[in-house]
Amino acid sequence: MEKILVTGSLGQIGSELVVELRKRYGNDNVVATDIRRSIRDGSDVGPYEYLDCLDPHQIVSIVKKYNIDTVYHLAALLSAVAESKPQDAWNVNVTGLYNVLETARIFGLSVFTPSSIGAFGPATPSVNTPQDTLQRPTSMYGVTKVAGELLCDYYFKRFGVDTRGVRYPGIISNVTPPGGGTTDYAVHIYYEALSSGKYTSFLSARTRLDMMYMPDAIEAAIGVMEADSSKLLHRNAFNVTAMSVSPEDIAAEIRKSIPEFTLSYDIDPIRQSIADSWPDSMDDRSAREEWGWNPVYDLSSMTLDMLEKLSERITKK
Ligand code: NAD
Ligand code: AKB
Repeated sequence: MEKILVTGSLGQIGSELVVELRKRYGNDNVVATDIRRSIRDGSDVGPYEYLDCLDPHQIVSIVKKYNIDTVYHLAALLSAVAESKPQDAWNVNVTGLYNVLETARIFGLSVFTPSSIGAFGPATPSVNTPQDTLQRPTSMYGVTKVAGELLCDYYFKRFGVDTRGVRYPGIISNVTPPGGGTTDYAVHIYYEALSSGKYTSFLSARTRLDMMYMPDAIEAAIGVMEADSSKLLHRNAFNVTAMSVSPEDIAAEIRKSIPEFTLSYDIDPIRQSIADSWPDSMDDRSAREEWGWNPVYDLSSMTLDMLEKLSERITKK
């Protein structure tokens, strides 16, 4: 990885991944791109370009301009947004990925693409979900994620493109708000705990899902891209997780720091039905064995860090 392109770089993951990639590989060697204009807030210390992944010519032109050898392809619509705009979701999540993979085939690029717990469905074993198992998702997001996993496998096997990826769980972070997913409650709950001392969850108390703190999510992306390719049996779509939690678990952890915090419920049927179709907990042994995946944060250490970082940010405002 010498010259890196990040698509969808202003989103929840991209905004933090770009900072870490620039620390490791140099500011000028990481080109951040998105369809939104960059907010030059001081963290944007390297090149930024407008890039719509639906336009293959724009991708080729940026790859040539910066002599790119690696792409972190993050541009996508998340599950709740995808369910409200299924046609757009297919275009961005599948055609956008296809355009990136075609460019990778022509120019010999390596490509990281995140899949998701959303690639599983109600028929998938929901506890300790195996790496290789039944995938019949019922949301449009899930359909696009399975299609993406298969496309990445195909480009590796058929054309030798160095494709890699992970199935992320819900990502919890404190820099950029989440972009419209089913697991967003697990981020909002921390902001609201500090600002108002209460939160109304759109998922039910019993909803258990895999989650991960952003520093581990960044390590997962870079870790799988830096892994020795001869050791990778799965390459794309490695299950990775750090914790399996419900809204009540997070609330109980928050109450250790903010005892008066209250949690109530106002269920959103669409996001609840998506969450109900996803696993409770994934088995991520393949990632641990094939490239040394080993998350640092659990619910308790993540909660302390989230509350500390968000308090600092609120105090500075
Ligand atoms: P996000 O919604 O926060 O950011 C996505 C970015 O893509 C946005 O900045 C958006 O402007 C951009 N974008 C949308 N359409 C585009 C287009 N046509 N061309 C270029 N850019 C476009 O998403 P995120 O949370 O950062 O997720 C990044 C990737 O990780 C996605 O593939 C997502 O499915 C996957 N993922 C995320 C999570 C999570 O909890 N955040 C979990 C599992 C998988
Ligand atoms: C979403 O909820 O859509 C994402 C995901 C788990 O893929 N956070």
